[in-house]
Amino acid sequence: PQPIFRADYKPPAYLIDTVHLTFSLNEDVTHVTSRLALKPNYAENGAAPPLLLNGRDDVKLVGLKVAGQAVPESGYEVTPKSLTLLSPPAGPFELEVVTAIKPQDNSLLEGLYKSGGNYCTQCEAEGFRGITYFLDRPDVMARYTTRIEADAGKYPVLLSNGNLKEEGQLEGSRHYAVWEDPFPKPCYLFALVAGALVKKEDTYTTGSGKTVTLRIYTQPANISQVDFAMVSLKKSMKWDEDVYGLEYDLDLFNIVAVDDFNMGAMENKSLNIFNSRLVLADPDSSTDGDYARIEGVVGHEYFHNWTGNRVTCRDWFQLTLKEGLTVFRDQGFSADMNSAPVKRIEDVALLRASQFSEDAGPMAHPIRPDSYIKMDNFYTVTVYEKGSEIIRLYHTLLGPQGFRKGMDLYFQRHDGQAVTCDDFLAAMADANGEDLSGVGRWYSQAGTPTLTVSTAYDAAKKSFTISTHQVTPPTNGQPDKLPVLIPLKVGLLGPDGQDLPLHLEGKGDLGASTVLRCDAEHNSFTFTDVAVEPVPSLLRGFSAPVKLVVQGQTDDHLRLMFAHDSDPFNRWEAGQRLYMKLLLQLYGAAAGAASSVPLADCCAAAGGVPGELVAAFRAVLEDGKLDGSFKAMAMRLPSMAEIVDRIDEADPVLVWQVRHYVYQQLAQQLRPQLEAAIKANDVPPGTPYEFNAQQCARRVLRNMSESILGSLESPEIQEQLLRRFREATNMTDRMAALTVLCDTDTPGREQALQEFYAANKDKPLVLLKWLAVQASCALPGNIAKVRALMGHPAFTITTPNCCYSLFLGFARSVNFHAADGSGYEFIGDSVIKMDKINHQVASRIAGAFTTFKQYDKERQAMMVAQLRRIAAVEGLSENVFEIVTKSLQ
Ligand code: B3K
Ligand code: ZN
Repeated sequence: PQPIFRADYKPPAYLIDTVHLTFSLNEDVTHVTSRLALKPNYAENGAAPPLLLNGRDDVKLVGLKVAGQAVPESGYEVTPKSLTLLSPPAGPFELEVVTAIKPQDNSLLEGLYKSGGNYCTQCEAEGFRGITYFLDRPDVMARYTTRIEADAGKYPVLLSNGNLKEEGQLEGSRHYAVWEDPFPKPCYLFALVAGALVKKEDTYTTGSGKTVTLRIYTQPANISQVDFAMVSLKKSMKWDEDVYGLEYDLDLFNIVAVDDFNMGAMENKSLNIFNSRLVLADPDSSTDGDYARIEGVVGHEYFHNWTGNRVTCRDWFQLTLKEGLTVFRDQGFSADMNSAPVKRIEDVALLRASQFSEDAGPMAHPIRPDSYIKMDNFYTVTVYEKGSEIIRLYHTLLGPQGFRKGMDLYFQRHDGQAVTCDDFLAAMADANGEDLSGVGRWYSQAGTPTLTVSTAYDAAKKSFTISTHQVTPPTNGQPDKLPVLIPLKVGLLGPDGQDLPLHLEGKGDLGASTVLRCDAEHNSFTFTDVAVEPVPSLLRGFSAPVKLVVQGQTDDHLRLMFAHDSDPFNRWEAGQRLYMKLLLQLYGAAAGAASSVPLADCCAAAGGVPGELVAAFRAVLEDGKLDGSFKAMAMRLPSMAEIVDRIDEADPVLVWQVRHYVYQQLAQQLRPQLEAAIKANDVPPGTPYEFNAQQCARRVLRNMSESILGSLESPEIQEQLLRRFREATNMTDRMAALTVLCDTDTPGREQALQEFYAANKDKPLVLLKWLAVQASCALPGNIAKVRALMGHPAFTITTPNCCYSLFLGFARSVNFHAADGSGYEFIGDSVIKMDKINHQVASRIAGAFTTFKQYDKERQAMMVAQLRRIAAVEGLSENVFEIVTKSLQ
């Protein structure tokens, strides 16, 4: 397989005005007729170059006509990946391509395939070529008309993009529908659905008074579970009008839920297709986390209508143009609908747990990659989440109004176009008359910069100087890095923890927070009129995706911030830093001790969990003014991934044990307080479940307290947990109890798992949780159970959700890193097996090995051995090939 390079971009030689598709859906062979109105885009007066259309090896060419005339065999060439029309006519012409495909055999779930007996499509990034030969690239935008013919009994619902133009009966038991989409779009936004689906309908009236019909389609058994998604959709539509002045642009908006889907959802124009786990919800099946994700993803896909669909990407290297921006928009939406500080904390925790390690590993890439073998491998946390952080930089630098001005100009300039990240930057800069070139480097450099800050207080001059030093580490293919523009949002705390007023030399009064622009290797800023030596609160709100090192930051500083910082993010962050210092210190002690010394003894000898930290933790727990969801986040220790990121060649099992030890200590020392928190946050009996900030806060604090206590593994607590599990009136509480029970080797564990299965055996989405909780369990030797689950009726290997729950759930667990290599071998087996079925799923599982350099030598060797074993498999997909070869480079 050969990589494709961003630098090689060339505009297409041909463009397409209109596409007329006819699908004849059949159980054996489906025929697709595609009539394209092509026009030259090559140099005027130049000779017409051959027309190369993309295809796939499971697409069979059945007919080819130019201007109504069959093309002789000598007039074209077919390879497994393409169809070339050797001598196209000069000027515009019509091409008709007929292909034969078998959606029922398509286990890749790219292109047209069947899920639960229904037809559906997934075309992004390059799935359309699995339907017909086409110019499968996003800078070819055309107007589509789609005719679908199918058996009326089996497939009563026929959907595609745009407006329904016509429908009717055909001979026999067949019927048809014709859809027309007035907006030009790239083929990756094409969608088709045909099946026995039922719908729930609602309407939304836009700010300008247009009524839009909203429909959500599911299989008949699930239709009662779409109300929450519908409300989320309406909230999204309103929010986009309020915040960005963007209205929906058609009279109909459809969402379809399907069970077999490679990722979360897809923003096809007016016909969003969703993984059913991101649409269907009810209190008895879904957790608060599920509700939050549904709200966020429904928003995300809806927001793509403008950022992605109306303005799309010129080429796939620009993916972050639509994804980073749309993630930024969905984060803003969720923040406005729920708790903004908690949303920010969760997003940063995710970034640090998964994006930082991607940026430090062999797959590190800039948010706008320079090359790829398989584009699907680049739908990454870097392109999405770091991409969103880069959009946030503009927002931080320009303020909400300046950002909005930039967005307005972006749409004014580029509506209906396929553009680049540079176009976005230019719109932001021009709309505000600002030089934003410093943001540009974030698009081309991979790796997480480290920003080291040192400070100096001059008591005589009453001045406080902040000096910064930035370094971005080398990454694969990018040995040398240049400075990037880092907006550093800062405040200064007085001895009582309150904000001091800020005065910067030559800048007047700045209020409690200000943004410093760090754009060089070294920068320095001096605050004046600083009455007392302050404690600096740096990188407030996590104003840039960097690793911050603060020289001279003491535990006293951190405790002051943990108790008082007016910036909620930094308040949380101070706690994380205190925990992290402790975890690293205990890990160091344990790693240095002889293996015969029990872990608890090593940790105790190193000072255990100091009283000051327990007191700070307790103060948060008992603070009457703090929001419960914030408290729960503040009680959470840094994740395994974050800790591993801070240790050279970490022993992951030891990391897990040390983290567990700290939780146990907190539980032991604060048992009465944790029990009180559980009691105080019991939702009063009889209160119906609602997904709202108040109830969620109670549940998450209660369940967090329960989980910390669970680390004690006392029979009494286990009993309590089993009782809570049984008495739970909603899935949030039930899963919380089950998760803790599942990590303990007690009879209650098996009982709970069995009861859970019996109660939910007909609910595939709930069974995903049942699979995941067992897969990610930390009990030693759990791997045998996980292997056995592959044969359980709850597990279907062709359903990506099942694979993610089982394989990725396991790869997140400490058992993945079992010292005997059994966990690595299991995941290696799974990649090899999956690659025969679904390339995208296989490559996501293979991603579990890409962090191998973070671990100790023995584990590195075992992970590399698995990568080599996979690499040696014949007929490996390009997806998996790219991941394993880049890892082994
Ligand atoms: N744009 C899709 C992702 C498509 C992934 C293709 N492998 C979902 C989203 O980001 O909204
Ligand atoms: Zn997206």
